[in-house]
Amino acid sequence: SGRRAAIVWLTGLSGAGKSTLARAAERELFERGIAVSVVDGDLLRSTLNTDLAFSDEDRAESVRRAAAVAGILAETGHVVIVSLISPFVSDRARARDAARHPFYEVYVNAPLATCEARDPKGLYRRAREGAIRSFTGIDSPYEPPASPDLELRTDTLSVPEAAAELVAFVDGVTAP
Ligand code: GGZ
Repeated sequence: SGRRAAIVWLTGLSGAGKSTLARAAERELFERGIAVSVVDGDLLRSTLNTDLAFSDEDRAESVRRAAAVAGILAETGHVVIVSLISPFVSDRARARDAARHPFYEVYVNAPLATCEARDPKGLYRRAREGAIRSFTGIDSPYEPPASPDLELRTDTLSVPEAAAELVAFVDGVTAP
């Protein structure tokens, strides 16, 4: 596609909008003829990562594997959008250090209260009830990036607005 391969790493709380934005950007970039793929943490958990839960160690491993898959896809020339809570600064730093392609961190930022109000899968409610343990933002930490390459406030931007910003960013950093 005449584009530079890259890894665009979306981090943020559950319900912040990572998967939605990744898919919207994927669609738009595909329509522009750009080779793009999405590595979605939640999807990996039902396939490659069925052996992992949500301890700090398992999250580190989840991030490591997602970074490895992203690297394989980037090696084929794709722009890879990774969508993963990836709550720990250290794990994300390792992913960046392991990358052999340009790596950009995108903070998909909505306040916890907003994510909890959205609660698209009812997971926050179940976490508050204690039915789900170690839920990010409730009883497991989320460490925001101190200096992300891009920050998208999904509580103030609409989905199309945030997706357009993400597409413009990807377009800029992968321009030939
Ligand atoms: C966080 C959880 C948990 C716990 C299930 N904590 O927003 P979702 O629902 O659709 O996607 C989330 C997914 C978390 O997977 P990740 O691989 O992105 O997380 S990490 O980067 O930390 O490895 C969420 C759901 O699984 N989920 N239990 N306890 N999210």
